[in-house]
Amino acid sequence: MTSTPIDLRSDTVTKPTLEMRAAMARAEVGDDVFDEDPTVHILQDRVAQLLGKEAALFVPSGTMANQICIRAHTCPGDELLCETTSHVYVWEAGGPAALSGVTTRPVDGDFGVLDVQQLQNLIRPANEHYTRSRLVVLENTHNRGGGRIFPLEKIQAISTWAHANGLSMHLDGARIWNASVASGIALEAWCQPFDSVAVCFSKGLGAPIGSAVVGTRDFVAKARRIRKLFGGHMRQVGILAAGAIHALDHHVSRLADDHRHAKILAQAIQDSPGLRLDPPFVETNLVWFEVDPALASAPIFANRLREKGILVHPAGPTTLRACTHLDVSIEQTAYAADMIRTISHHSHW
Ligand code: TLP
Repeated sequence: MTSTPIDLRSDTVTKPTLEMRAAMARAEVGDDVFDEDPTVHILQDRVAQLLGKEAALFVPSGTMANQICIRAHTCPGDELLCETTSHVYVWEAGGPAALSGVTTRPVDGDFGVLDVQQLQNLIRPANEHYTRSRLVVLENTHNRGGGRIFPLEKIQAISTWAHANGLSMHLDGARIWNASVASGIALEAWCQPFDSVAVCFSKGLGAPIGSAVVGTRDFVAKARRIRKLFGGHMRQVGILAAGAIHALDHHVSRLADDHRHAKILAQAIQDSPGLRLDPPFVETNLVWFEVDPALASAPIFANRLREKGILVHPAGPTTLRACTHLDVSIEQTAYAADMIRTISHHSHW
């Protein structure tokens, strides 16, 4: 039992390091609603350049970044296509309906991944009876898909088809950093097929707050107006932007450590009777797994781990998620892996 819990519930739990806090304290700031915060400008320019787009806009959360983009791409009554377990559909409080008045058409994927063939017959006829198909939203890495990397050639095929049919493409790239580090494919290449991208600094990158919307200059101007409408404009927010800049400087390549740690946890799960990896592979920092309901439930297994000083997220009756990040060391990972094996080899959970 360790004194501070090993918190594997999410990569959102990371706390700013001392160096990051120092960078935040030093930040030059201005009123960002007047567009006068120099540190926000540095961050926005940097992110746009990294992702190969014209412009970027700093926003408070990943949810707001996605919902601003959905609003910018659509009109009330339009329809968007996305994967059934995607964050915009499941975990954003009905945002597309509530904030943009659009209907969402979910399509079952293979651990979050869609094929263009699945979408090809889904465009509504151009007839007054129907909603207008306007937007495709993809997620990379895919959270509920087990942190799966969406294969680039599949994205390209969907993008070519979508654009040929007048649909826009939005990427929920909350964890695009993980996809890039794990695949060795540049961020720019991952984002090229999309008209807009949402990225987060407050997940694996370890900043306390902050996301960005990225796209053309015109798109970002529109997004800025919607950010105001949604109340997401902030004033001397360079303090937060400095945390994100520090994260881009220091916390991107180290994501490879998180991916290695996730594989160690995945191996422990595979070695454990009564536990099953689902999906059966781990490509980045998210480890989703199932407990055999004949032996226990997700809350019971999570409680057993909690007694050993390890926190995981019970995401359903038999479903759990463990997530590696900046604040989990190799030693803590090894301890957690040992405890997973120990608990699951006991006859009574
Ligand atoms: N995901 C959180 C929870 O909301 C589930 C987590 O712990 O993983 N896109 C993706 C793919 C996400 O996983 C998340 C957060 C978001 C968007 C939203 O980001 P925030 O929390 O900043 O609104």
